[in-house]
Amino acid sequence: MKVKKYTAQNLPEAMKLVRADLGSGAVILNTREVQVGGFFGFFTKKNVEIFAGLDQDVDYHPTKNTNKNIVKEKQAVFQDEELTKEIRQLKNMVHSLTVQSKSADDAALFIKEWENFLLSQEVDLTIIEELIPSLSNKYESLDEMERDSYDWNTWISSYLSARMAKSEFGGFHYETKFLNLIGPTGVGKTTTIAKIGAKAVLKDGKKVAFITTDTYRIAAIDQLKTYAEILNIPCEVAYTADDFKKAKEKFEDYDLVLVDSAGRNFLNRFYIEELQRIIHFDKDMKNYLVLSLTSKYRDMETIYSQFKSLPVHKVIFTKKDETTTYGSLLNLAILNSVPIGYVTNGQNVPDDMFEADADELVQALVKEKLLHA
Ligand SMILES: Nc1nc2c(ncn2[C@@H]2O[C@H](COP(=O)(O)OP(=O)(O)OP(=O)(O)O)[C@@H](O)[C@H]2O)c(=O)[nH]1
Ligand SMILES: [Mg+2]
Repeated sequence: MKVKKYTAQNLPEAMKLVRADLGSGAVILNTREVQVGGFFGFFTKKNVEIFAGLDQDVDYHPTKNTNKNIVKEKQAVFQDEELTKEIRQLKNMVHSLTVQSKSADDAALFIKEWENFLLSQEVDLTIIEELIPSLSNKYESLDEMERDSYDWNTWISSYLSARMAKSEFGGFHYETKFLNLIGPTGVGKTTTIAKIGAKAVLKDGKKVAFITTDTYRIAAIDQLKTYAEILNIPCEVAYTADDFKKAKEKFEDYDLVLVDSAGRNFLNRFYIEELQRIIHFDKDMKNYLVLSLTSKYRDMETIYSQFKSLPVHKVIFTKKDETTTYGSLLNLAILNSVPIGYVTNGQNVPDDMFEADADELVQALVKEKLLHA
C-alpha cells in the first residue's frame, strides 16, 4: 500500500486533498492535529494531518473495467461504510477542534485586555511581563463558568500589592524632628509642608516650626509665612548655612521642624550641591522627595536617582486628583523599592492628603478599569 501525508487547515480540506489525489478508494490510516507558530502558547495555529493510503491491488476507478469487478463492488460497499464511519469521527473531531480554538482565542483576548489596561496605566513592561504567565495560569485553571464569575480585579490587586510588599508605606511617627521636603519646581512642596504641619499642630497637638531655604522669591517666603501665621507657629528664613544651623538650634525643643526648599529644574546637576551648601543633612534629618503624579515615569526615575545620594527616606506623591494614571507610583515602589509616605489629592490645606497604603493605591489603579470599561 502506498501511504501519503496530507496537511490542511481543517479536516474537510484535508479530506478534499486525499480524494483529489487518491480517489474515493483512499483509506484513512490516521488523523492528527498539529500546532504551528505561536507566542507564549497563544496565537498558535492548528493544522490537521491525514495519513492516507491506496491499496494498489484494487482499482476503485469506476471508468476502468477489469475482471476483478465483483470483488471491487463488495469492497466498495465496505469502503462506503468505513468512509461514513470515518466522516462521523472526523466531524466529531472538527467540532472538538473548533471548541478548543475558541477557548484559546478567549484566553488570548482576556490576557490582551489586561495587558492593554496596565500599559494604559503606564505600568512598566517588566512588571506586566512577569504578571502575564501567572494570570494566564489562573485563567487556565478555571472552567468557562468560573472564569466569567471570577473576581479578576481582586486577583490583579492582590498580585500587585504582593509585588509592592518590599516597599514601606505610610507617614512619619515623630521619630525624627527635622523633615526636609525636596523636589522639582511646582510639585507642591510648600503646600504639603503646610498640610503636614497643620496635621501635626491641629490633630496631634505637636509643637511645630517651619524653616525655609527658598529665598529666591519673596512670594515663596510669604507663602510659607502665611501658613505659619494661620497655624500660629514660628517660621525662620535661612539664607546661609549658618542661618540654617542657628534656626535648627532655635527649634531644638520642638517636636517637628519642617524644612522648605526651592524647587529647581531637576536636570540641573548643581541643584543637589546647592541644597547641601545650606541645609545641614545629618542623621536627625529625614528627606522626603516630592513628586507629582502628573509627571512622566521616566522623569520621576531620573529625579529619584539624582536625589538618592542625599539620601531620600520617603517619597510623597502629589496631585493624585489631577490624573487617572498611577503606574509610575507602582513602578517606583516595585522596581526601586521606594518607601512612599503620603499622597496628596488637592489644594486644600490640611485635608487633601493621606498616608500612603499599598492596597488602597493598587485598588485605585485597578478601579480605573471598571470606570473606563
Ligand atoms: N491639584 C492639586 N494641586 C496641588 C496639590 N498640591 C499642591 N498643589 C498646587 O500646586 C501648585 C504649586 O504648589 P507649591 O506648594 O507652591 O509647589 P512647590 O513645589 O513648593 O513649588 P516651588 O516652590 O515653586 O518649587 C499650587 O497651586 C498648589 O495649590 C495637589 O495635591 N493637587
Ligand atoms: Mg515652594
